Amino acid sequence: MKTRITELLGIEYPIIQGGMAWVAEHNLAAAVSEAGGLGLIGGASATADVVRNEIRKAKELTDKPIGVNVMLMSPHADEVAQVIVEEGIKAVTTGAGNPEKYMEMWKNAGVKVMPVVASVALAKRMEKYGADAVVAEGCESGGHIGSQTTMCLVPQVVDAVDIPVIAAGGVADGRGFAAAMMLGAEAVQIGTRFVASKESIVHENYKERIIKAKDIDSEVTGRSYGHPIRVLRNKMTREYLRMEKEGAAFEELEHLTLGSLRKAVVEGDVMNGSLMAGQIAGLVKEEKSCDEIVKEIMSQAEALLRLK
Ligand code: TUI
Repeated sequence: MKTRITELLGIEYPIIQGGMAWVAEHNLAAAVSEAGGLGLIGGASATADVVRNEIRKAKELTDKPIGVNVMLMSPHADEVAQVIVEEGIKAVTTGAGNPEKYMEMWKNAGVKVMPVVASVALAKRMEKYGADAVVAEGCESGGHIGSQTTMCLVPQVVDAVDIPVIAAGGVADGRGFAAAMMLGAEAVQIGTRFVASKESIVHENYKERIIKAKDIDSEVTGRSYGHPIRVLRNKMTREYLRMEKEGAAFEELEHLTLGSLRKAVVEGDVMNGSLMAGQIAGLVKEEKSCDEIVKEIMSQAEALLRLK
C-alpha cells in the first residue's frame, strides 16, 4: 500500500511503531523495520550515549530505515537531537512537547520530522515550522496523553494541514488501520500491540497483563497536575488515584511513580510498576512476532478497504 508516508520514509507498509520509553529499544525497532514498517528507538529520558548505542545495535540487525523518538521533556533532549544527525537517522518523531527549536537542524540534515500532536493548533504550527508529517495521537493511547479522542482529532487535523497525517491511539488491528484511513490518515502509529510482541524485551508479566486486559482495564493518573498518563490498573494506580483525589502534593505523587516504568518493563512488577498501555490493550489477545502483526494488519485492512 502506497501513501505519502511510505514514499516519504521509504517503507513498505504505512505502519509506524510508537517511540515508547524503555520498550522501544533496538530489538523491537529492528523487528518492526524488518517487517516493512518503521521501527523507532525511543529516546525517553536516556542519555545521548545510550541512544547512540541503541541506534548502532539496531543498524546491526537491519539495513531498513529506522527512526528515533525524542521525548521533549527529557533533560537529555538537546543531545539526543544532535545524536540523530550524527548517526545519520532519517526519520524522527517527537513527543510530550514542541520540537520547534530542533527543526532547522534536522531539516538541514535531511531528517524527516514527524511531531506527535494532540491538538489541531500544534499540528498547524508544526506544519508552519517545516514538519514533514504529524502524528495525531488520541487519548486512547498509552503513556502521556492529550484530551481528544483519535476519532475526533484525526479528521480535524487532516482538514487543518496539507502534510500527511499519521493516526495514533486505539489502533491494533486491520479494522483500526482501515478506520484511520477512512478518517484521512496516511499511516498509523502502533504502540500497545508491539509491547506484547515476541521481539519486545518487556517482561513476560507485563505482556501477560496486556494480553489478559479487558476493555475497561486502563486508568489515567496525573490529570490533576497536567501530566495525564494512561496505564493498566494495579496497586500503584489505585494508591495514586486515591492520593490524587485527597489532594496529595505533586512531589508525593512523583515519589510513588519514581522508576515505576522500569519496574514494570525490566522487573515485571505488575503491582507497583507503571504498565503503560492504550485502551486497545483489551483487543490484544496473543503474543505474535512483529512480522505476523504487520502482515495480519495489512491483509485485514486491504480486504476491508477493498484493495484486493
Ligand atoms: O509522548 C507521548 N507519550 C509518552 S512520553 C512518555 S515518558 C514520560 N514520562 C514521564 C512524564 C512524561 C512523559 C510516556 N508516554 N506521546 C506523544 C504526545 N505528545 N502525547 C501528547 C503530546 C503532547 C502534548 C502537549 C505534545 C505537545 C503538547 O503541547 C506542546 C505545546 O507546547 O503546545
